[in-house]
Amino acid sequence: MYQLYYYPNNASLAPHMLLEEIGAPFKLELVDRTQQAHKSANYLRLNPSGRIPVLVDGDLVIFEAAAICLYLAEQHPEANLLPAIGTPQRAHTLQWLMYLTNTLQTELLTYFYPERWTTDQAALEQVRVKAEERIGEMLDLLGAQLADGRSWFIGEQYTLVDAYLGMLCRWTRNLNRPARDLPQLAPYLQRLLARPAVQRALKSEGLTEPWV
Ligand SMILES: N[C@@H](CCC(=O)N[C@@H](CS)C(=O)NCC(=O)O)C(=O)O
Repeated sequence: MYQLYYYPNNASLAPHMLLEEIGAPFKLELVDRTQQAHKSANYLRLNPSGRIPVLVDGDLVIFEAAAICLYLAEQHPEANLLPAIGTPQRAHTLQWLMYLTNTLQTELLTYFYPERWTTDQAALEQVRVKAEERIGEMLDLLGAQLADGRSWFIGEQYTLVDAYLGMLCRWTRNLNRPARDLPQLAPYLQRLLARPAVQRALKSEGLTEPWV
């Protein structure tokens, strides 16, 4: 049985949504960030970077949320979360997953933890303001991909990119210009939230509305 090391609303949420989507048995293992459990010796043995999430599948241990999403999708081709190898859809799925994990997610971390980017207390707010501006540009770019009326980010098929984007859009919910207020992202996020698997993941992490 899969074990997903998680903390509510952390980067574990996208893999969690996919596990619900797939329907394979899994167990959630809480990593209590309030107790610094992600920096404990036991956890560092699973993920030496001390970050959440980790997926354990028998003897296999994987960290990095995007890698976990890819692994789960590959293990369960019947769930159709990753288009076939060699197709343009596969290339675009990988393209957007990379964009999300190393561009938007990174910028969100700058916004939430500006103290990691400067030792100057007076500069904290400026770092945050610039990060928020850049997040806004990224959300606009993402929204523009949906302008042709497609149901999901890659096309008509729900993929792992949708779970990942949904997680990151949720993280913007308290920004001045959250994803849910953008014209193309708003209906897309409602479609995402209507999925029973997404609802199960959000609820079982104890998250409350508004979900995005
Ligand atoms: N690139 C990593 C980032 C994971 C990450 O930063 N997780 C956060 C929680 S959302 C964390 O564990 N932060 C603790 C820390 O940075 O010390 C991934 O996507 O898995």
